[in-house]
Amino acid sequence: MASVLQIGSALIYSNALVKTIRLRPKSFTCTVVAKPVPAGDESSAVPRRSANYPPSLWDHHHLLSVENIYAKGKSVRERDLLKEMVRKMLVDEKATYLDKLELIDDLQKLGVSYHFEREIDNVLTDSYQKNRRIIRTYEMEKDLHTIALEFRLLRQHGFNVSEDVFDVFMKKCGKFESGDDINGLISLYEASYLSTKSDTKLQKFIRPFATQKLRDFVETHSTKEFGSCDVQEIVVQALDMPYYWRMRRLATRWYIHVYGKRHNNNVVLVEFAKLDFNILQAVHQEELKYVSSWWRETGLGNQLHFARDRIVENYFWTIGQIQEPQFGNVRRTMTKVNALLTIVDDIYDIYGTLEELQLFTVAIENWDVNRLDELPEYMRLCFLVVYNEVNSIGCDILRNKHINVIPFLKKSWADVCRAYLVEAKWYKRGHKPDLDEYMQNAWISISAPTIFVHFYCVFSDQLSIQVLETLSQHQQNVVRCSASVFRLANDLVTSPDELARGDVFKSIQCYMNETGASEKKARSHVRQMINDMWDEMNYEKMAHSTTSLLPQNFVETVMNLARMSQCMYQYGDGHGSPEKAKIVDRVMSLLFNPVPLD
Ligand code: 0FV
Ligand code: MN
Ligand code: MN
Ligand code: MN
Ligand code: MN
Repeated sequence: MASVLQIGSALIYSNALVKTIRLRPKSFTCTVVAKPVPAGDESSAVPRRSANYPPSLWDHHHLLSVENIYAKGKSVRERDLLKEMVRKMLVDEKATYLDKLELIDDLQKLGVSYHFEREIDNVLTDSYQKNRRIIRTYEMEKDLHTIALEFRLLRQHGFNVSEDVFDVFMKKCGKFESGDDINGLISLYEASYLSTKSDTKLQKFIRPFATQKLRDFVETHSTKEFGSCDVQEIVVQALDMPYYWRMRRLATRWYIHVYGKRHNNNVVLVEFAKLDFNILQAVHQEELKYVSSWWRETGLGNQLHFARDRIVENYFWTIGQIQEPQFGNVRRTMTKVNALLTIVDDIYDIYGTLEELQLFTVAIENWDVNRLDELPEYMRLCFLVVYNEVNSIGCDILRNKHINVIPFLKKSWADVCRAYLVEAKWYKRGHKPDLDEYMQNAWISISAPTIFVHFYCVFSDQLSIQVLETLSQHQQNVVRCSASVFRLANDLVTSPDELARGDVFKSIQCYMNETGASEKKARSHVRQMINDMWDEMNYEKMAHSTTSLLPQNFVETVMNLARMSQCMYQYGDGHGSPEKAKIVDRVMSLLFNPVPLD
């Protein structure tokens, strides 16, 4: 069996792997409503809900037997040789300005820019300073593609360039002119997603214009007409979701494929990106083996039959937040936090009675292991694992960073449990909040603020008490916005099932109830809220160097959670029903199937 699982460079292996890894069935299925497997001292007479979540698709023993040829030193040595060749391109004096911008864009999209952060920063800082000095006429000489690409790259790196750079393309009558420059239009469309709440043209005017132009392009150029050309594929992909919103690693997997097909591609760059992708995949696989073993040892997946058993998906979320090889410890720790949050959320939303949930909330608030026996039996193991894991994270941080963060960690658990409890009470009492009241609780009950307190503690080398306090007091706007995107994206796909099995009104229903709007209108309102949250995050990011305490790289991981939620919930509930929501294919392509080398 192991030989089948050996991952070679050929894609042929992948199908065998899918079948072997996705081994079913488990010994149980959760299909019974109001008739749970008795668990200890809970009364079997109590009617309980069920979410009918499918069992895990991934087999632990098969996961452990995955071997990867890219884990060997030879691949790393080859990759490092290519890396130095790429570095030379970045500092090449003969390259034009546009060449450099396009190279930076390619490096980012190919997922390898983390090797050249200093060089990239130098090019962009230089460009920003020049831009501030230039006079308007110089702007006229650049084409739409160059201006839009430069604008996006600079804003992505936190430089505050004005949206007015696009004014030269506006006619006097206020209409935008672009001709049929498809590359320029794609770049303009992508740039328009870097809008902030203080921009007036990008979201309201430029984005709809570019979107419509790209739609027209897709309609008038059938794939056949374009033959092997990639432009059609790129436009379709961009319209599906802009690059800026995409989960980074998935965008990389796709771009390696597209860039590799391009006729004028750089062969060194392609080989470098492929090798680096596969090497990093091997690193991720080892981490996945570790968290899968940890999960089995906790016993939670087996004992809490009503809850989601999702260790692979919980790990997958962390790749979306931070993918670079040196952050394995962050990913391992955050996978545990995600897994525990998922289980506790299910206790509150599905299985627990209000009285039991009140007991659990008090136990977490008091952080008192001596009162374990006051909890119903099915809650005890869960409480104890949360208590032990969180203390153990605190212990590691005390040892390595000499700060006691346990008060912050446990407060974040008390906060999320209280928010879960508020929803349970609203449901029980039939309270239907308006959208505002709902969101004030729901951006916390989606668990993101808890995630970020833990994330910051593990991720940051130099912990700031001031940052911890603002995170803990829910005062970081960028966290609130990212959490809101997570909440709204989740509601768009999970609320029909949640309401059907019995749950509080979610954002869509709150808005419908409050305004009398149709479901269609409510959904489009929620999507507009997601757009506005992005504008606010972009604003925060650019105000960063002067107004915020948060390190820039931490802000990026905060925004990555918004990206990851848009990925997990793009086609359905990727966390609850990963197969139906096409997440299994995404997991396979990032965690198990290597990119074929030429
Ligand atoms: C979302 O599911 C979910 F799984 C959460 C909030 C917990 C874990 C978070 C990560 C793995 C990142 P669900 O739709 O049940 O969430 P709500 O809040 O709607 O109950
Ligand atoms: Mn839930
Ligand atoms: Mn919930
Ligand atoms: Mn939900
Ligand atoms: Mn900031």
